[in-house]
Amino acid sequence: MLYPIQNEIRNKLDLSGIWDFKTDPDEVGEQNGWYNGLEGSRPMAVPGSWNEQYADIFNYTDLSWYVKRTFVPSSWKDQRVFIRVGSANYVGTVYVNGVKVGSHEGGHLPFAFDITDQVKWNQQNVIAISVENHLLPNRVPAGGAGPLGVSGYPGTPYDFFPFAGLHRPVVLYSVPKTHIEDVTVVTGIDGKNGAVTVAVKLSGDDTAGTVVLTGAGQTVEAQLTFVNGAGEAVLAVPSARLWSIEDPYLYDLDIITGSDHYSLNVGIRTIAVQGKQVLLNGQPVTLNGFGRHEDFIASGKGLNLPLLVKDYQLMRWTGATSYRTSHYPYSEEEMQLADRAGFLIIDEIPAVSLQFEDTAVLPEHLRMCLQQLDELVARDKNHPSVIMWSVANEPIPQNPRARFAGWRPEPGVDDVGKQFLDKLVQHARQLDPTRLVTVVGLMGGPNEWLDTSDVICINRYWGWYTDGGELPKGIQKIDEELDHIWQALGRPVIVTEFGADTVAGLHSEPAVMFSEEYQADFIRGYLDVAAKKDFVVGMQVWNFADFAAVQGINRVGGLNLKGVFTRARAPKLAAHVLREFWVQR
Ligand code: GCB
Repeated sequence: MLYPIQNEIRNKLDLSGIWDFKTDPDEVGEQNGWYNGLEGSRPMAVPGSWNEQYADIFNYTDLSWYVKRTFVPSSWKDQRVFIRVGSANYVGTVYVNGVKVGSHEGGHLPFAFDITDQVKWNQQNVIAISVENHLLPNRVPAGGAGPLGVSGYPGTPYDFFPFAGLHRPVVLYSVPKTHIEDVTVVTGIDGKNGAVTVAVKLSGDDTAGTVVLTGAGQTVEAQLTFVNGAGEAVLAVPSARLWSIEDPYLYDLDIITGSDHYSLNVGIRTIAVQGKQVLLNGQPVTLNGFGRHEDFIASGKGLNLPLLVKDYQLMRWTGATSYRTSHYPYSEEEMQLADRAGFLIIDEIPAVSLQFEDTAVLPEHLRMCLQQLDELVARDKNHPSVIMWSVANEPIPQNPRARFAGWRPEPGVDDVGKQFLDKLVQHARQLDPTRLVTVVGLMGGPNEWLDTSDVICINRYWGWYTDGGELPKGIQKIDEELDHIWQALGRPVIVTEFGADTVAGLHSEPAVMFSEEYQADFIRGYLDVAAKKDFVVGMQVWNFADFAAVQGINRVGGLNLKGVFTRARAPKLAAHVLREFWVQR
């Protein structure tokens, strides 16, 4: 799925702004023709979650309607016109001038519908989108209570607020009738040279085209020949300037066919695992940084561009060079920034807190996991920053609480979970053999669930959820467990979560739980342990910033306070500890 662009042929009209909005708890909107306009509506910002824009709908996640009126430029008349929604959490249904043009399930990935036949020229068009985020057990992520006790109100088995709404821009775009439908770029390195393979899919019957790669003082071109709408070209790039953390160089790629023109950035790089190491362009790299959330005051999970730029600046200030899109795909604009900033991204689908006891919902869960993997790879496959697909975060075994008590002895395999997770890993590999794949494991979860991962990713809270207040004990456990995991699985390890809830401004000596000192000591302790182990290739602190969670007894103010920055982005003591490790060492 290509990101819409504006150039001399293609057009785009961003409908971000204030839309009319109305909740529809009784689901009567469709039969009453709300797609033609909303009586008694209130203003709502798009993109943005609706929950923090009005107090009375803070906990509301059911059906709601958005309406916007717009002209479509007459210069688009000879082209095909699409509506594209960046993210509607969880189901979005689109109506154009009273016609239902389509529906999409899954809250974090873009979808588009051809609306050429619905557009009215020289008059206003009524665009209506209904969105609902019913918290149902058969969805991915599932709604309802979870077994770990982190759930509260509204009920979710996962630990973040179920924000709802149009979270990313809604755009209209137009392309020529015969247009470039998809582009897949794969890069390789051959000695000093780069090899860039460009596969192009057309809708329509152009027979030839050109691909042009420009950058680093040179231009390389190749011809495309299309057979049944598909063409491929390989560009040899002499003395290529490779994409890396230190020099995230991006080439410009132009694809020109008889009727269309599309451009994107290309970073020439390779990624692989060898022994204890992850290799970027054949050189060992570490993935130090964070688990994050799309989350901010008032905008909720809505795209917030100034916040994105600021967060990148703050992450760099800590010395971070990597993060995981915990626990769902982030915005396309964010992935573009990662490409420019030289960040290494673990890109995750919303398969968070999967449970396998209720076998009745598993076929639905599998269908939605696979669909979201398809859509994620289709969207992000051309980003050099994306180096690993994460197919699940913390699938939950039976008796998770008992397992938290200690990692030894290891309980037996949960076969249903194993089969499910193996299918996801296999599917991700089939979709994209050029990147790494992982399952992010829960503390106490069976190691067998991780044994198909290219890199072992584990979340650990020894010294917090277990052995809280007894940091030395917690640190000893992470030390021993890391060695155990290396011996059992023999692959590089990233600790993709570790951290402690911390009330900013709370200080204590000796360090007690929730104080800034405890968090700082916790993080320092884990980083010291990791520094001694050459198979640990990344430490990702949970979390970059405090974020909205559901209300419950361990979420003060409805927030998860494990951020090293507050929700308003003020650094806690721990942020300075990270600088010590990642900038000053
Ligand atoms: C985890 C989850 C994450 C939670 C975190 C916590 O293991 O993956 O979503 O927010 O723990 O703070 O409890």
